[in-house]
Amino acid sequence: MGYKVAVVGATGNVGREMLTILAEREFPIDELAAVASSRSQGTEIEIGDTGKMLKVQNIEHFDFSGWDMALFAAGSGPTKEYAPKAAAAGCVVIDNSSLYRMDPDVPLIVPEVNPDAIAGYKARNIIANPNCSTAQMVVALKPLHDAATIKRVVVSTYQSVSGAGKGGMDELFEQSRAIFVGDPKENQVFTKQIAFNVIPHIDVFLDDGSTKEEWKMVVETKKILDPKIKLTGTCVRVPVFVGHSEAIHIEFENEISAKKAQEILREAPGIMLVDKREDEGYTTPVECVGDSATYISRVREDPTVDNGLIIWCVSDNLRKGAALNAVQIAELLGRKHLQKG
Ligand code: 11C
Repeated sequence: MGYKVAVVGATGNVGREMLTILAEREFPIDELAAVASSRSQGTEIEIGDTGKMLKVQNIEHFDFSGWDMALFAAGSGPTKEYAPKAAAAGCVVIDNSSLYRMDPDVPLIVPEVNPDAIAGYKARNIIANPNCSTAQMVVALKPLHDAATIKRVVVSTYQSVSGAGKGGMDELFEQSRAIFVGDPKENQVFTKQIAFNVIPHIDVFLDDGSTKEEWKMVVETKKILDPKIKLTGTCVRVPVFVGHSEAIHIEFENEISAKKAQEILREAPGIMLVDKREDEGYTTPVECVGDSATYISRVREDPTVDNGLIIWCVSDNLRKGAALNAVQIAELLGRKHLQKG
């Protein structure tokens, strides 16, 4: 016996990936609904590459009563309107937007890091999925924190355009082509030219000069992993289609060697260590597309601080950063709280 699962925002980058991953991981499903805005109503969408098609249903008329779980990848606006309705109808919402992440009554879950916190979902029937750049980073930090207690993290991100949706991917493609043919186009999605460039600006600016993306990495890490960890960072958009990369500088309370860290990371859940200290002995974003792991490379000691390490962390942002983590939350919810059969 399986679940009745709705994917809301099914036609977007993350929604499509959710359908793919539900099929790939053989999530036990009795009935699956693809739900989206009225614009997509009636269009057909394939479940991954199974050849099975789903007719997209209009969110405005969708009745969540009797549905076990709804995976939302619809953005904060539609989530604000429809997630409370779904939750009130008894359907547990697993939301990929930033809307509920910092709500004290909503657990923010990365299954490899804080699975027990999921019990808190009962307060509102809502579980939040973290920002993509946070998700892959906390998967990497957790086993190291357990081993030597992290005091401070400085992170620089190199984030792909798919984090900004399909429009971001289209802009990189069109702009690259336009520059090659000598007919440059105006930016629409990004604030500056993204083709052949990097932009140190993701999400809106805050009063202290940081951006909301940088703020999310701070507060989400504290909520998921440990409120005592100090974190600062610079988030940068790069002309890569899929896959976020991060250079993470970590200071620990206790001594930890690079060799010990490699041993720990090699065994840690969700992590693939690729660290050969030679040409090609590390991972780049194009190699991790479509893969579920968080890849760690370049593990080395930082001689400029006490007990410091530096790591390079790469993951498919549409997977671990979004759709995969949401499906893993659904699996955890099923195992711990909504058993069937
Ligand atoms: C980006 N991290 O790469 C963002 C996308 O809070 O879920 C995800 C935004 C969020 O642009």
